[in-house]
Order: sequence, then structure tokens, then C-alpha cells
Amino acid sequence: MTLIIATRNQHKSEEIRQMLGDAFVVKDATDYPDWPEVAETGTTFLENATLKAEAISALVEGYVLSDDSGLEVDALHGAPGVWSSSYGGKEGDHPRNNARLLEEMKQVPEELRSARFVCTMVIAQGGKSLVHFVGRVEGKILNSASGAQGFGYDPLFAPFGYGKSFAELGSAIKNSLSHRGRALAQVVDWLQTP
Ligand code: ITT
Repeated sequence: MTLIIATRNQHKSEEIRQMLGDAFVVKDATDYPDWPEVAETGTTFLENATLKAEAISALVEGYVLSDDSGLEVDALHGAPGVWSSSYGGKEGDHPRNNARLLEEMKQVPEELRSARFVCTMVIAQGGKSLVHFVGRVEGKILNSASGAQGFGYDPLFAPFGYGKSFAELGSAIKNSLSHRGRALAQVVDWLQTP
């Protein structure tokens, strides 16, 4: 089965590819250079995921999957949330995003550093959303960046129970418990249910 992912974020599609394995052919914006930029004007993960999935599915045949995701930090009242990608001031600039997060969290004590990654996935076809799923993983924000794997906020986020950041744990462990992995498992169930 071919699954078209409405994303320009190669890290997301690579993780999805790894998790789906051989049963699916995963395509993304790199396979469709003419895709338009879809403005993420929503204020929730679901709104933005729906915008991306519906816009792209109007242009291609078959199921389109979108992923809108981000980090919610309790001490920052849920920020950066849907604005995770541009938190440092420039879209997709992960070092700047991480620098701002560390700065904002500088005075926050250990017991108040709880956070979660959230991933909302929408499946759409023919320009219409069909269904959505949400995955979350709870953890805490570290005091400094640790590890070199993964992407985005991974060096600053340690899932509860592991004592290491996602960037230290590596893709196999990350995928087994991540927000994206948990949302994708529900997508696969839905796709495989006759
Ligand atoms: P597309 O909209 O093209 O899919 P994007 O990167 O702009 O790509 P989002 O708007 O969903 O996607 O923003 C996601 C941001 O949330 C991402 O840039 C990271 O900053 C953060 N993020 C999401 N999942 C993450 C993960 O697994 N590890 C680290 N950071 C993550």
C-alpha cells in the first residue's frame, strides 16, 4: 500500500517510514515538487493537520496522511504547542527553538519541568478529512541538551521512566513510545480494518 504524507519535514517521514516497514511505500513532498505551501493558520494540532491533509489530498489519488505535532510544556502553559516549529523565531530552526526553550525554562525547578509531545494525524481523501488520531508521550524538559539522534526538541525531552533524552535513546526506543508512534499505530489499525 502507498501512503502519501503531507509533510515537508523529512524527519517525520523518515520516522513514519521506519515504523511502517515494508508493508507500505511512503511518499512525501519530495516526491511531489509541485505541492503548494499549505498555510498552518489553525490554533490546534487538529486544525492544522486537517488543513494539510485536505489540501494535499485534493491534488493526489489515494489516502493522504498528515502529522501536526509539537511539544507542550506545563510550566509554559502549553507553549510552544502548535507553534513548536517557529518558537525560536524562524520556522524549522531547531537549534534556535531549543535555545529559547532552555532560556524560558532556566528558573524552573526539577519537579515542575513536565511536558509532553503530541501528534495529531489526519487521513484525508479527495479533499475531505476522513478520520483523525492523537498520540502523546509524557516526560520532562532537561536542563541541557543531550544526545545527537532524532530531531527538533529530542535532545531536551526525556520520556518518563527512561532517564535519557529521545536524542540519546535512538530511533528504535523513540518510535516504540513516541507521540508519532502512538498516533501511527492507530492509523495502521484503521487502514487495515476492512
Ligand atoms: P510539516 O508541517 O511540513 O509536516 P513541520 O516541521 O512544520 O512540518 P509541524 O508544524 O507539525 O511540522 O511542527 C512540528 C514541530 O514540533 C517540529 O518542527 C519540532 O519542532 C517539533 N516536534 C514534533 N515532533 C517532534 C519529535 O518527534 N521530536 C522533536 N521535535 C518534534
